[in-house]
Amino acid sequence: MNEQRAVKVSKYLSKHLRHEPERIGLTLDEAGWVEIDALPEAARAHGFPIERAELERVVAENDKRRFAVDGSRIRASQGHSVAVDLGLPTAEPPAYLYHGTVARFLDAIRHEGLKPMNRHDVHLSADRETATRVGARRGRPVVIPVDAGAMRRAGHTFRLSANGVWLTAAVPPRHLRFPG
Ligand code: HQG
Repeated sequence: MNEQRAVKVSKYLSKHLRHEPERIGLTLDEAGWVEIDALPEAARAHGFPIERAELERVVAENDKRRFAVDGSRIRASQGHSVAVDLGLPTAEPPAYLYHGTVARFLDAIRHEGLKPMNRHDVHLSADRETATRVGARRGRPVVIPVDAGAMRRAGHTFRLSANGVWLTAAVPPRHLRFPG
């Protein structure tokens, strides 16, 4: 499987394990899991044949470890828009986390803070490099440090996804540390 195909399969899985399972007749359980065996069948029946071996390679080699396997089941590790409870325990974040975005959102972010938009949570990175990559998906990246220590003291909670993304419900403007 070449890289282009791997990205296509990964995007297809993200779409149906995070956002629109019903589009291919899948039902996620309350924690987002579905039987791995159901996937190639569902995909084929809806015009996107995937070999079981391709599926396994994408899960194992995905650049961001987007998918988790538990026994016979698979789920997306984060990024859902459908209602799922991933059951992640709360975790103590480092003093600072980082959010990658682009200049056109900054006015709104200064006023409203960070909001989850279409996802369940605001996604934060443990390091600037990762946040830079997240922002760069949309244009020239801008990285905003988040005072996670101050948020914890103010009672906010954080969870850490299986693939290392820090999740929190929202970040009020006062906890954003805009450079300059
Ligand atoms: C912005 C990818 C206006 C926010 C990445 C972002 C990540 C606001 C966009 C993961 C705002 C939401 C998540 C406000 C936030 N006003 N804009 N108040 N608050 N925003 O894609 O963090 O490939 O939902 O800055 O690597 O970009 O999917 O979030 O630009 O880990 O596995 O609204 O998605 O991973 O966009 O990315 P997203 P994100 P995957």
